[in-house]
Amino acid sequence: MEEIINAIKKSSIQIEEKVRRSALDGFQGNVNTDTINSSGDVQKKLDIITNEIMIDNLIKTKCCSILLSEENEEAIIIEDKEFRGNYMVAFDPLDGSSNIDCNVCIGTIFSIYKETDSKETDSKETDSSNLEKEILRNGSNIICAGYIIYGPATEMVITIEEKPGVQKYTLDTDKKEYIYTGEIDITNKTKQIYSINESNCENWFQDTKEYIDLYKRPNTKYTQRYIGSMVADVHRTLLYGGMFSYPADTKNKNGKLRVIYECFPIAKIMEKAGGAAIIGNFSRNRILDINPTEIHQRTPILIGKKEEIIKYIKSTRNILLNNCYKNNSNTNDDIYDLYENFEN
Ligand code: FBP
Repeated sequence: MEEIINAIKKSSIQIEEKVRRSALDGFQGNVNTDTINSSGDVQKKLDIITNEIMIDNLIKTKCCSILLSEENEEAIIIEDKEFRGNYMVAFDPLDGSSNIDCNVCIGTIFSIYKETDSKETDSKETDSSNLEKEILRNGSNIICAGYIIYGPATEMVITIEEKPGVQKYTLDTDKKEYIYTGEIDITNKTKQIYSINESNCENWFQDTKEYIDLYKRPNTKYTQRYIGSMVADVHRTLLYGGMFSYPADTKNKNGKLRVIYECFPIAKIMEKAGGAAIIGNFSRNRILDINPTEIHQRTPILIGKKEEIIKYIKSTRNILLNNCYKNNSNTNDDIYDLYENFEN
């Protein structure tokens, strides 16, 4: 795993340079307007370059068996025995890429899994059911998760399953090495910030509307911050406090952010930093408990300090209780079931 982390660090140092020099070296803009990635987004030149950097460095470690990238439709299976190892790495090489051309923070997100049956690595045939089992595991199987934020400084935030807490490293660009710059513990962060794309509010479901309204009542001291790069919004939440959400709505029924290579690693970090990460949208289930059925599956997400998530749970419980009461739960099984599930 250490070799994989080193490869990710090395990639991020190369990506940092590409990002910093993108206007000078002609890497800004889209590849062309017809090139979309597996998630349906228009691909930027830097999306492709950074994806190649990650794949190349990870394969060279000889430690990986499967690579999952936001930019690749299918999983990359390393068949060549000389290069094949027994770890799966899932990553979004450049998250928030719509912010590249205006010089706003963007990031790389990653997570590492150990193959379930690594003893047989040498002889293993990549039959499709075995492969699916390996790829579509829930977030509790992550053994290391992290992100790199390319901002005024480049920082790596990482958590390793067998070690407590979340660590932050800052890139010394002169020496091209990461220096440890502290633990991240969200529990003692007190800034009152809510972070959500409010331009979607007309399409929100009742739970999101009522919850976000709590932050805007006249007697509250909350302020809103929204960058539109998940890594940057999450980094601020971890370091200052508050919450971040990208919920489902009437237009995006499954939310926008991807389960495996965006939400799982971020949820892992948030929980290890003392916060919470749930689905929201009338579900209080943990993000890490989702059992994905597709590589590029999306999910609604609500993360942050536990106090903020409890606010959501209480306000949503009230909506469900009121609806049960109004509609007489005996004759409205759907709402009653929703309430029961939510309570559990
Ligand atoms: P990309 O995968 O295209 O980078 O999109 C992901 C993302 O940019 C997140 O980083 C961010 O939280 C979200 O989309 C912003 O979406 P919106 O512009 O709809 O608020």
